[in-house]
Amino acid sequence: MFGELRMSVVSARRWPQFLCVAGFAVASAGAALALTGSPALTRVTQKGRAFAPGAVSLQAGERIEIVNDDGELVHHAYLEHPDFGFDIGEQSPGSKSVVAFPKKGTFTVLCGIHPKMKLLVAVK
Ligand SMILES: [Cu+2]
Repeated sequence: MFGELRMSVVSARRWPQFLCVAGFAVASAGAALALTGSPALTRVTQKGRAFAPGAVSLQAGERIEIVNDDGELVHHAYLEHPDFGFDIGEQSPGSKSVVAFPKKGTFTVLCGIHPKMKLLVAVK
């Protein structure tokens, strides 16, 4: 009986701590957004002649950072779609490019050098 009582006291005591941590997380996210003034950025790497992850889901307006993390290989990501497209050109190893997806839809990013590379982007 005393054990139960003690447990409930402890968990009640942790609530303010939890709320404080949660509040800090929300404030930090807000501060980060205020500092950058930019929507979310999802990182996609190119390694072993493949996009990783191979599929991502975004909200309209969010961005993807496409990183060439593939040793000595050059990549060339592009997207052709009736509603939206881009071509980031040849990407040497270690380089990064950021692309925004302003329109809703389902898109496939390809590599102009490695035809098997595909990145599916669902924009909601
Ligand atoms: Cu490639």
